[in-house]
Amino acid sequence: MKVFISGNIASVGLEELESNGIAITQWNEDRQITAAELIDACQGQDGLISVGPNKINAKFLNACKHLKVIALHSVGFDQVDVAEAKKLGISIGNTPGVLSGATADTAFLLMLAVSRKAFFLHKKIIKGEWRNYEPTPELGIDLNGKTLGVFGLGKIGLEMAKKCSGAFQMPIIYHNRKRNPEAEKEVNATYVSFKDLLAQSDVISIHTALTDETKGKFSLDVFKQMKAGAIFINTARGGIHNEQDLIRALEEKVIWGAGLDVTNPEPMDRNNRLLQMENVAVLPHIGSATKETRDAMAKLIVGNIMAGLEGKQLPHPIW
Ligand code: 8YV
Repeated sequence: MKVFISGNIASVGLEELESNGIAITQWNEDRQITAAELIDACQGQDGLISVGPNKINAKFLNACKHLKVIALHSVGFDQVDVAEAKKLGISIGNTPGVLSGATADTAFLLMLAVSRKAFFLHKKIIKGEWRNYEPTPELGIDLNGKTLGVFGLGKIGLEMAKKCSGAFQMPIIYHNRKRNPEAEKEVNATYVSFKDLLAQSDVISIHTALTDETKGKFSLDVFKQMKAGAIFINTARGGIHNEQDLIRALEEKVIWGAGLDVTNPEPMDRNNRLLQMENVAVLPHIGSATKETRDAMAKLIVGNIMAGLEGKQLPHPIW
């Protein structure tokens, strides 16, 4: 059996595929494969491991109907036309659970970095601007006892809530489509309306999927309903906030700061205004990027691929 990999996965996954007799072809260029190149590369293959933001849309699926299985190197599947995959009967699997801790760590890191202006002050040292000890300018804000508002309290949101509640005794409020009784029990989270989430949170952390409902949800109008001292954290998908509106909200001090691991588009332009701002921290989509997590993701991917190639139900199907 043959599998194409559109990027790099942890070597533990490659080794397991090889020991199962799978012939691997890999995209090795230092740029994202284009849609047309991906279609070409998948001809003659039995399976695809999709790494990064490749669009698994109707065009791709119809051009690659022969694929027995597609294993995503992600838990998110907003890039997939699920209805079309279902119609064509192409099995698609993802990597749930194993990246919740690492992604929540990234949200926590960004929250702290923003609260202390860490990235901005680090850049000042590099620019030779650390001259003398100045006690008052560029002060950060304490997180202790501040309210964390989670938008989309699932597995990742719960991990973030646990960290914030343990480290800073932050009360947790959340807004979901459905209530999460487990989180209510584990971190004493209180379910609130979206409006109250905006009005009451000192930090809002986004942990929802990108869907028609959440696309562009955080617009200027929404930022205006947040506290002036609030920090906005997004480690989910860049499409959930409107970037121009976020820039405006920060410039006009509608909110206090923002930490992003996801942007729209990705990669972010190096001249983006957000990268110059004092109360902003941006990372290049590293949510799941730890050795342990990427190894665990690779193992789930192999599980999905092998099951799909054998015509079995995937252990982690998205439909
Ligand atoms: C992936 C992610 O690393 O799981 C997700 O949804 O965003 C990341 O963990 C990224 O999608 C690259 O494949």
